[in-house]
Amino acid sequence: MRFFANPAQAGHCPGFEFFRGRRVPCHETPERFQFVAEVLGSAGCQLESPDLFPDEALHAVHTPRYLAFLRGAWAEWLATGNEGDAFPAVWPGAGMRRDRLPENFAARMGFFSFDTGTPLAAGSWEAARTGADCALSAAQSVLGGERSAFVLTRPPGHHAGIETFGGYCFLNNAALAAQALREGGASRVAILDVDYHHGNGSQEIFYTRPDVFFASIHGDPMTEYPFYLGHADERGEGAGLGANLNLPLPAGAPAADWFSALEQALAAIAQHGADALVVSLGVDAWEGDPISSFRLKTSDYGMLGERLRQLGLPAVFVLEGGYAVRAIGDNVLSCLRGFEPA
Ligand code: SP5
Ligand code: ZN
Repeated sequence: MRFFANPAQAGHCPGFEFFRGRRVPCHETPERFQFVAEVLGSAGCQLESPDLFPDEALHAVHTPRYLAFLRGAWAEWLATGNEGDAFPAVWPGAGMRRDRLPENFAARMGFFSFDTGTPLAAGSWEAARTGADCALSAAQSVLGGERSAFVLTRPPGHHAGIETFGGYCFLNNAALAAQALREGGASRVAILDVDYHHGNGSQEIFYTRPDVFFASIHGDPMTEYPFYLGHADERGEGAGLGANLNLPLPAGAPAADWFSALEQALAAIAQHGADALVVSLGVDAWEGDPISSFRLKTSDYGMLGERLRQLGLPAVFVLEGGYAVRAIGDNVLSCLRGFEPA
């Protein structure tokens, strides 16, 4: 297994996020990366820097105008007289137009986002963009014959849509890996998203495509973030009908229910006939996570890894959420070791 670690992650270090109109400390911090890196390092894993890929490698997943916005957003935020972390404050709500991209910076920031929990700081673009390089490097190594690869990066990616940031995410690393696997020869790819929160961005990106199956186990959007996507009746559209599987569980669901949902997801993935697997490995379904309420134990992540190994597919694992900083590394290592024992 190879490990691609994002050397630019620490540059994404906003000071606070908004929660119900109040400033609260960020949950998604550079410390998260450090704890995972330490645990992997102590276990003897060699962390590598990514290869660099051109922006064109991102265009099948995100629009060029969205990428251009993100690239220039920090400078524009400063140029329009602001200081500190950049946040959106106005959005095109239901009934308003999305077919015109405004010129005004604040209006564009809202156009391309969906929450106030995702601050953009000085190094956010560089961190997200280098994370994309890590995801693409991992996909290339698996295409080159490696059984598996892990993408150690932040900010995470699975909430980022075709042209929206939110949920701490800017670029969809898992989607980029899946697309690269497709372009590199895998005729079908499956994404399994085990983060506590529904991977709305990944779902949106592949919703009309039959070649990338998306399955997600997550907190029921009736009560859990991101609320506006992730219901069981979202099954894909057009040619993609049947290639999307949402398995929402009530907040507080016990591990046994989580593993029943996993069996359903694995059966569907096997049925779809994928040649390669991408795992959106958020570890916020862990019992001690401060913003989530599933009950997985560290040993359960080992069982998850073992069950995934039994699919017999090469796999790219991508770090998503997980906010109990001291446990993230143990949970990630437990899963990766279950998949590929040292
Ligand atoms: C990748 C990922 O896991 N994104 C999750 C984004 C969740 N954003 C909403 C978080 C709400 C946090 N609640 C703070 C409670 C403070 N008392
Ligand atoms: Zn999450």
